Amino acid sequence: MKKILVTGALGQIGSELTVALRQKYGESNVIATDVRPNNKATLANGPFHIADVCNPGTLAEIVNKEKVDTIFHLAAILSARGEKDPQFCWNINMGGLMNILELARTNGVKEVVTPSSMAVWGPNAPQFNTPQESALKPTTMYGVTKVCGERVCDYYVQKYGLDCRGLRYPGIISSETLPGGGTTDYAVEIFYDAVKTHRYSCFLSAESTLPMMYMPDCIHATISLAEAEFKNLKHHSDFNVAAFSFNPKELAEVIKKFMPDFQIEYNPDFRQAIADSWPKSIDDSAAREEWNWKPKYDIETMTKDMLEILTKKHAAGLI
Ligand code: NAD
Ligand code: AKB
Repeated sequence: MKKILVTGALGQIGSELTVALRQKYGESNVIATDVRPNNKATLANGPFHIADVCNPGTLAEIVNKEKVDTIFHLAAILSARGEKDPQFCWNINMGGLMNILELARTNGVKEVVTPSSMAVWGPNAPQFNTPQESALKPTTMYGVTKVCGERVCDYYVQKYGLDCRGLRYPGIISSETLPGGGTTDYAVEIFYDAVKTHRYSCFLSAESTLPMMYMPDCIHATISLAEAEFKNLKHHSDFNVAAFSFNPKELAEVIKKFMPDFQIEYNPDFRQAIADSWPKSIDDSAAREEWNWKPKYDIETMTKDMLEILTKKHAAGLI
């Protein structure tokens, strides 16, 4: 049985990936960590430690004591927060990743899974069906750290034989934990405001099309890549993954099918420039060929599910 450590376990993705990993591998075999105390009842049934990825001593102790063989490294600063403080973003994203890779290399960890992002691309990349292999010239510090992260992970594969794997997620939509400071956050916030007030003020313009994915597909993609046979992988740390694309106006139209009085207004802020630098759709044929990736949700099934779950949470006073 695998012994897994998750960093950034309290975040939007970590809070659901950790639960899915515990269901698969056993609660005691998945050790959750984050820089802040655990506030999540859903993570209360397994081990949790406070650990800063920039100060890897605590993580090294856990890895050795628990004989960890796999790390899911999710701790990071996302695009919008990263543009407010680029040095902090570099320090956490690159400093944290280097610490995890060295910890893995020197302590017998076999596999490191760490997400990249569609933020690796900049305005010069093809906007539609962006290919796996295309110029990586991001204009955000977050994107710069994701490009460097991909390259350094592939370096550890080639130089040290460490098994590193990663996916370029699009914007992830979910109902368990609010996102932590990205540009695609609007596509989650819109559902919370819809169930609470039937209105949303969007920080991107109506026509800002971006690639997105629903959390169940994100979890499925991450675990599928982690479990794929290493010998079948031609890529390692930079797999394009995609599900569907939409802009705020199109998402509002789908929400209106379920909530006819829903209203949206547009007040673009600094995040518009970040969104404008990213692709509108992504070609994920390498993931489909190398580890059989296929998403299950589209914009309609995602919207229906999000509204059902958040309406129940709202009625129960949980949001
Ligand atoms: P998040 O911001 O929701 O969560 C990140 C977690 O990391 C937080 O719980 C935070 O407390 C923790 N953290 C921050 N600094 C830390 C430190 N120094 N030490 C330990 N923990 C620290 O992010 P997320 O959305 O869950 O993203 C997880 C990964 O997926 C990141 O690498 C992110 O770049 C990537 N990603 C996310 C999305 C998305 O839409 N959510 C899209 C593309 C890529
Ligand atoms: C962000 O908006 O920063 C993230 C991402 C696409 O990496 N959701």
